[in-house]
Amino acid sequence: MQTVPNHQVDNLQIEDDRTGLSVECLKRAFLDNLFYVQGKFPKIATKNDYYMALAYTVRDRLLQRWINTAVIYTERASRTVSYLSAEFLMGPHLGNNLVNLGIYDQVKQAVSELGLDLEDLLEQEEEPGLGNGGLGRLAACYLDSMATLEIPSLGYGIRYEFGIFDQDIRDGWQVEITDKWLHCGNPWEIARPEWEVYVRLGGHTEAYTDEHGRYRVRWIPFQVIKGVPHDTPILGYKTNTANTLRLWTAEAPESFDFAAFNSGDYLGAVQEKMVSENLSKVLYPNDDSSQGKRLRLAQQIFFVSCSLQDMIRIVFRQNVPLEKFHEKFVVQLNDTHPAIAVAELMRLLIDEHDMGWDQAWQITQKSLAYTNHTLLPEALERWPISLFRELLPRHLEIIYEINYHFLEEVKAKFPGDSDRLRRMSLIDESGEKYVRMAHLACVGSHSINGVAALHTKLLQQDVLRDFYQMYPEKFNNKTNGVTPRRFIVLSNPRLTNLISSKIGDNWIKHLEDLKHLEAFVDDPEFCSQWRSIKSAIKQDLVAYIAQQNGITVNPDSIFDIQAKRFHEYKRQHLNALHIITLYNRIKANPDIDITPRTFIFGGKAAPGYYMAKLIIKLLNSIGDVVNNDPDVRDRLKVVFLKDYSVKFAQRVYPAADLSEQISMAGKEASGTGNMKFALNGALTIGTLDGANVEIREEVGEDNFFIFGLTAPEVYALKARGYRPLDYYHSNRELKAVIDRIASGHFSHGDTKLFKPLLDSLLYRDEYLLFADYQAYIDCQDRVSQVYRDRDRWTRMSILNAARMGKFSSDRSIRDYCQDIWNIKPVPIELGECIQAKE
Ligand code: B1H
Repeated sequence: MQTVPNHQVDNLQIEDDRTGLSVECLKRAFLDNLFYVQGKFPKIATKNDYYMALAYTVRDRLLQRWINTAVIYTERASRTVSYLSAEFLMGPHLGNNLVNLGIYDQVKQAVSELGLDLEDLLEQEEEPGLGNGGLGRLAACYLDSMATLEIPSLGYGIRYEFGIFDQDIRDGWQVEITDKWLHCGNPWEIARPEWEVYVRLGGHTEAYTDEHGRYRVRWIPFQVIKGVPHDTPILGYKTNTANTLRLWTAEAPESFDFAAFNSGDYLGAVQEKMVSENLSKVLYPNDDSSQGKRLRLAQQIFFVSCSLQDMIRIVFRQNVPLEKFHEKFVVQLNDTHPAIAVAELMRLLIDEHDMGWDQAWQITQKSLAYTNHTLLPEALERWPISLFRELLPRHLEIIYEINYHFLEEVKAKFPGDSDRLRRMSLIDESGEKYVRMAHLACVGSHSINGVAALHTKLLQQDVLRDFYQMYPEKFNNKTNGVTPRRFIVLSNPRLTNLISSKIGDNWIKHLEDLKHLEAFVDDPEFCSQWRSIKSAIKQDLVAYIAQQNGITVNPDSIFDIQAKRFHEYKRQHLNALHIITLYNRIKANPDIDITPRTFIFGGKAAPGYYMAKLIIKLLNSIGDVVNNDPDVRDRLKVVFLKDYSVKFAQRVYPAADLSEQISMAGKEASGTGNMKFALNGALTIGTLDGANVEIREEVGEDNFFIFGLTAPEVYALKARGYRPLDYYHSNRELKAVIDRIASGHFSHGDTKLFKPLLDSLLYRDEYLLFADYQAYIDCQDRVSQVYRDRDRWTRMSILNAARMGKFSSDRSIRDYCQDIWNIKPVPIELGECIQAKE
């Protein structure tokens, strides 16, 4: 190691190498980690070795804050938020930690002095894709904001060995490939086997009378699984707070293996191990739908039970009496995936900690709060009673008892209303019996919130109307937000620098300050800088597309981007109808004056969702034809960017001119991509759905391209009887588009390929594409007009970014703290720190 200066092994030197932030220190630490952790030296190091060495160098600089934070929270027994989520879509850690530590520039210089490129090393990181889409990413944004706002919090979830699949595109079709994010090791986590816990599954229950003559229940499980926590530090932006994301892996308990092994059943023991480890093996890749799969229910009870037991351990360790569990912890349920917490907390308090029913119920309700994320009926989780009884016999008994007390309450409030009892029961008895998880969550929580104003209103009026009438005081709205640290500072440094050069950098923690940009909207110099930054970023994406897809894209065209999970309600195929409309216009009149556009798509379809996969195939097929048709003369390009991920999203949002948010009104609970695009100066074309409504309110209606039916109009049209064929027959352009697809023009003459999609549109059109078609096309024509006036477009772009302050996840978290959690910041002073050398 000739490049490393001679080490003085005194305390100062050691501490310096572990924590020092000067360029010299960082260089030394980096080479040190390369040698001692990776076992490499520069001559033979791979890019991944360098990435790992840098990750460890950065982690060392987090540890002081992490340990300090834990010590101070423990000493003060601070009230803590437990965010329970089956998904955390964290994205790459390295860049984010550099930004939050405030050492991005020093590290860039340090590695560059060693002949390396920081961007190159950042690219190396395999992101933990432990989520499907918006719901998992929201959890990650909230962890960032809680740490930034110095709110004591723990994120609890599952450490899936395989996260969301990697997407390849072959012959235009999506192909799923196993994600191997742990392949090269994970430098960001620390396993804490000393805090392992056990979770029971299956078996039966027995009633008995305890020594005080009380009725008690004993659960004799069929299987026991060990949960081992793996902790990742979550650093706030320029604070000393480093909270924890605690993810559980499932293992077979040794004692059980040995029992089988001793009796000679070696294979049985190994089998048991395999079955146990299956639990945290893979993330279910469905976004917005739920199939009643046994393993999924097992995953839910697994991480919920591990997490609640962990909280109880912390309560005891901090000498808080268990009766005050709800004062120490507030537990936020991220959708119904962790809703079994209602029954599990009851079980732990009553069966394991000898508490009476009424007190346990008080504590449970006071601790738990439920966030609903969807209005789609197919996404509301229900578990067959038979499955529940088989896997969670004790929980089923507890749920029956909760239901008994609850229905008594309903009867008292609404006497004689038996239909209401049937509708509200925790058990669906209309056919095969099911446990309704949303009902369980509503009954067991003190707060129920939606994720955008419209969504909350629709929950109250429709999906959860009975519960709203029963418990109006529980309902509240918490509009989603996104973290500006990852989604501008890290992903769009050029725009960040321009903004900060005008208004300082306060906006990074106080996003409302972006409004000061409005003062510059008439400054031609500023506008031209704004425009040239967008243009430079688009150039970068052009290069990426050329390399990835081999498609040449015009950087002056409108970058019209729809990036999100594929789902019929999100209507990527409505976008396709627009592309073909423009294509038809060109074919009919090759000299037509059209504003050039590049249509860019990214997103995954659930592997079992045939229609979503067919839409991906359609987009790729349109691209093949349009991109190569000489009549088009490069005025239209269609690009499908495969394997959309957080890393990838960070590249895409800053390059967008136009953000497509075109779901059928009343279906998208909030959306968060809509916020990330607008924050980066894209204009939105969108329906009045989810948070679009509030974005439009903030940026002003002149700066937002709105079209289509509103949610009440959607219901009214459906109630009247919707007939898509009528639109097909009466709209010449629409008919030509559908006929073009049906003719096999995009499928080498194959008229069958897209028939299922066309039939679903012509004869059902559940998501009203035909009803919204003309409004969408007219609106897109306006977009094309406005884009030609570059000054006007730039002005609108600036005003969009400047008025996005509301949509910081910091604002969301402040609202949760105030209205639901009753938690105040606990600042961490580094002065009180536990010295590394002690
Ligand atoms: C959202 C989900 C979801 N809502 C089931 N529901 C899942 C449901 O694995 N499953 O079974 C996974 C995910 N995801 C999204 O949440 C909404 O569709 C968005 O509109 C919203 O912005 C996001 C965050 O609130």
